[in-house]
Amino acid sequence: MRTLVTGGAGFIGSNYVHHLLDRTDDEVVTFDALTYAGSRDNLAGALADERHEFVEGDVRDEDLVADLVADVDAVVHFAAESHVDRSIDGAAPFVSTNVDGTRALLDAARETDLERFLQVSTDEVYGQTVDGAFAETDPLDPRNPYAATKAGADHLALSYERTYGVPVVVTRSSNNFGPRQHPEKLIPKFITRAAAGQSLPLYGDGSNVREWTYVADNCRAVDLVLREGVAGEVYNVGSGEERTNLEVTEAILDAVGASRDLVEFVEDRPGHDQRYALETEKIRELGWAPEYTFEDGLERTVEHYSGTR
Ligand code: NAD
Ligand code: TDX
Repeated sequence: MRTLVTGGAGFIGSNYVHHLLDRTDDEVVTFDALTYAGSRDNLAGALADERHEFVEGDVRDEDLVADLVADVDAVVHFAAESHVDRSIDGAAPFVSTNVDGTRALLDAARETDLERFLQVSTDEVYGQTVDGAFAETDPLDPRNPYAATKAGADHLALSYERTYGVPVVVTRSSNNFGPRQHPEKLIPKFITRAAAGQSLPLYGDGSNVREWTYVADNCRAVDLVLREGVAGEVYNVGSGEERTNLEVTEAILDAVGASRDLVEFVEDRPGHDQRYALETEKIRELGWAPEYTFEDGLERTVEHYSGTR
């Protein structure tokens, strides 16, 4: 199979490109605009692989996208503006890349006999929940601009399956963590700041809950859905490893060997979702289960950021 990986120079995308090259015989075309969040360094080792090609470009460039999509069997679409705080500062690039960029890829897919279009999405599209967990059939209720654009992209992708027969599958995963995540995100931000003896700005009272999935586990889930998922279906991906942000922060401080005094409670994120949680029976029936506990994943992540892995 020849697979186009959009956003493959970012955090999850680069982990997925390495997964494809290390664990499959696939040919891989990585397509990425190299925004502040993407880097060729994330593809170290992959760039020299003869089964891999890197194309620098924007998913909103319709002519380039049409050429690239026509030349592959599958598209795995990670490219997105991904940081909630930035979307609160200004939603325009989120609407443009996440919604219209996805539309451009889907229109290109309409013109081909693509075998698969995998839309990579997030638990945030369901909105927050105090108890219980979201199933794939639950209505979407995004509560921040980033999540709203991801929900729009999901709806568009699924509508192209129903309207034009584009073979779309969607994965919605919980928070990922692991190597090569941008240090704007909670875990790498707090690891690098704690290691430097800097304060850790915890939003609100630190009681917000996220479900943490190690990135390698999500990459295996994406790959399974790509190959075994049913067109038109959505698959949640979550480890079940729920932690409050304060628990995550204390685990990081312990792993780095830094003082708890570095915790600084700061003004809350506007519209801060209290808790996300997913039901994952559907992907587990396909044969997926997480391999990493939160603690195992955190140990590997701390090693990555301290240069020992
Ligand atoms: P990231 O910000 O680390 O990487 C995004 C990549 O997309 C970057 O390499 C960037 O250069 C590229 N990109 C941005 N705009 C582009 C454009 N217009 N054209 C081409 N490339 C462009 O993001 P991530 O955390 O790796 O997330 C990847 C995907 O997974 C996103 O779709 C995100 O919504 C989804 N997701 C992320 C998480 C998470 O916890 N990180 C959880 C669930 C879902
Ligand atoms: O400095 C911080 N202090 C803090 O308390 C940062 C950056 C975050 N937080 C809190 C906010 C969240 O409750 O930590 C939690 C995690 O924050 P982020 O790392 O920004 O992730 P989140 O907002 O949960 O979104 C992430 O998971 C879902 C990804 O960025 C999204 O792309 C993904 O869809």
